[in-house]
Amino acid sequence: MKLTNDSSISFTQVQHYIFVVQAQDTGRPSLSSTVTVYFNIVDLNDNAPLFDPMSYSNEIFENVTIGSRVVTVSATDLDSGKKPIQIEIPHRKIIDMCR
Ligand SMILES: [Ca+2]
Repeated sequence: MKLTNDSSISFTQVQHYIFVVQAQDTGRPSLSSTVTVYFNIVDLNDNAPLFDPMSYSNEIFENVTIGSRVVTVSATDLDSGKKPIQIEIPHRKIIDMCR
């Protein structure tokens, strides 16, 4: 068994393959036997995290308390075992980024 040029395997589409292979002799009468082959596709880290939405907008009062959470952004990752990512940006970080 081998992959051909037009083959593609993607864990996000199919995680397991099962094939039944038969061998048959040319005797008379012909005899045969089968074996079952299982493939578990191993997921690679081939997808970048995606932000949804792609941009955020928020208003911040100029007297907001230092340390206040001003925005939370989140991203998802199609690769297995990757949980959604949430990032909180506190007020102090924005002040630091503006300097
Ligand atoms: Ca990934």
